[in-house]
Amino acid sequence: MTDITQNGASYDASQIQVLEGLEAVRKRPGMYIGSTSESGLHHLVYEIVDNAIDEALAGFCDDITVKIGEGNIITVIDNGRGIPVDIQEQTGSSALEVVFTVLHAGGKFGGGGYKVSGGLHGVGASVVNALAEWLEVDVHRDGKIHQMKFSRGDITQPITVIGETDRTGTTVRFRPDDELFDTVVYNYETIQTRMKEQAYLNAGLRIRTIDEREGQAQSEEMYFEGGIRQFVQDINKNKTGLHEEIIHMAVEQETSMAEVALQYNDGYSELILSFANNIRTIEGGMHETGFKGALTRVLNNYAKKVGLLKGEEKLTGEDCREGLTVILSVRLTEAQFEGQTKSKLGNSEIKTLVEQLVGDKLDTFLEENPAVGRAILDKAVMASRAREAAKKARESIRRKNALEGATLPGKLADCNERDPALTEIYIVEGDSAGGSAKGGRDSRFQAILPLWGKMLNVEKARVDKIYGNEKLTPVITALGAGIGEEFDLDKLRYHKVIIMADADVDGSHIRTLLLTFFFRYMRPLVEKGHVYAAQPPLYKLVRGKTIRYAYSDAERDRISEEIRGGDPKIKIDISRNKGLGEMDPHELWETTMDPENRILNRIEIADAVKADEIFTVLMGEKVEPRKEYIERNAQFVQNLDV
Ligand code: TSJ
Repeated sequence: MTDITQNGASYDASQIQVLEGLEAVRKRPGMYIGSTSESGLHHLVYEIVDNAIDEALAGFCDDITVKIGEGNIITVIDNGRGIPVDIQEQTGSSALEVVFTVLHAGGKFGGGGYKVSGGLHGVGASVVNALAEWLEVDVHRDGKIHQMKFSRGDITQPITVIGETDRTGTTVRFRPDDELFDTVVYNYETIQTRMKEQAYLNAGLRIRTIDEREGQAQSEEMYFEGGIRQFVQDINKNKTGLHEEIIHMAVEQETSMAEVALQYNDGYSELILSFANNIRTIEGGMHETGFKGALTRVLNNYAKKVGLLKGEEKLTGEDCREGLTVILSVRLTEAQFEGQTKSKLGNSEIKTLVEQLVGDKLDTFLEENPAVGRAILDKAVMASRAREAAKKARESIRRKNALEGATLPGKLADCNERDPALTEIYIVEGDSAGGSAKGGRDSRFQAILPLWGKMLNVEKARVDKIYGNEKLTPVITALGAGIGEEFDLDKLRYHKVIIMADADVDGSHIRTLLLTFFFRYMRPLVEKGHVYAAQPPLYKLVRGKTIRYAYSDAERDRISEEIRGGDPKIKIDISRNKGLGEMDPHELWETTMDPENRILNRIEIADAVKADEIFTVLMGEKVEPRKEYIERNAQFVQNLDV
């Protein structure tokens, strides 16, 4: 952390340092905001908003507005105390100026305690200022409106009083520098999703998002009195809870705090969303480790006590988390973020804190709510039995494989290449489509696995059923990386896993079932971008010897225009595509499998919460939400790019 006040630097000297600092940000923006792509662009907004949330955590602000205006100008308004504008003796400049011109100074001065949101990579408003074509700040404080302006980090207007006011607060407006970013077009939904998450994490804070751009005007107001309890409730809204009330636990210390909300549902997947200083910790870390350990310990002790476990029997962590939705939020002064994407919390003291919290409070809760305790335990014990059954099924498959000497499924047409980085597998529904694909493929690097038999809806089944399923077992063995906790991406036999299904309702169904399976049992496969959907053409256009294919209605119209060449009388034969099985091998290769011509859609999981919701709704028990969802998102369901 750069602190220009520390060595009592003179005003001039500190100014020089300031210039160097922000120049560095403009030279290598990626170092400070991760990237200059869309994600970096959005981080500018979060960085500013984080400062307002700090003010809310300090107890002085309960209302934040985030606005996308015409020209992608961002405005963030809070009703806090207003950034101090008086000249500080040590620096000779105001806090306001320091915040925007000194690297890493944002949010730290005058603060204290653990009540700080993290800010991206610990950088502050000055980074945003450096990367903005222009930035303006209005501070409502002491009855006056103080204004300061900047351009690309340089002061263009020193603090000026521009009027009077009867409120307090800070308003920041800026336009991202289009010389530095790949795109400067903001996505309302991206910002709204993030702000909703922040509203859940900060109970009682009202956050408004507004898009004022022409043609896409929309707005939302988010306020959750129940905080993360409501977060869990909303995630589980389409699921059937095992207990009515969300279990909530919280503990506060001098320099840290931990808060947990959880609810079990009758499904089989677990969803843990953890946060440190309001930042999502995708890779988990010490807080998650503490939670999981304590949960497993408490449930095992409780099960022993009520006589549900005998002798050496034990519930594993996975058993205890079946059907569990958890929000885990911690705050601490010196958060250490580790891991590949700096999203893993490294502070070991937090593990102890969360362990103690869950150890004490969950135990007490179960004692006081024996019916809930019983329902949770019954589920965990069932999970444990299913796990044992799955283990036996797995071992029997291994034995069978050993006896037969062939580990790969019989219907797999494998490729010659052995380097997984160079190979791809097409998973194809039906033997006739499988036949065409085998005939059309390039066998050097393309493997074909036709699927047959009855598909299992994994959303309604436990892991032991998966191993027994005739349709899924070949997929598991062909990919070679296992499933569930045992899944090992390093063992993956093909780096591209391509689902090839018809462009109709049945095709969409099988695609969704397979994606659900991958999402629930091979999540890293999806997260690391190995799963693709092939896109067969929708139309075939024939005129004389010319044959063309179109992948959308618009393309059909464009191509027919093109081959018509301005002559409206020329006849073109346009046929709707018949389905994969009826294409001949050559056609299938040309339109759907040839890397030179094909369209591959990579399946991306932008947001685990959204993906979970989609799969729950599409595959779960409740009919009404499914109908509603499909009506609302007909187009989306067809393509299901989560
Ligand atoms: F930093 C910033 F420009 F990015 C920014 C800061 C942006 C926005 C939208 C809000 C804020 C901000 C900062 N809101 N509220 C504050 N509060 C302070 O800076 C503040 C006010 C008073 C005192 C005090 O001790 O009197 C201390 C602080 C840190």
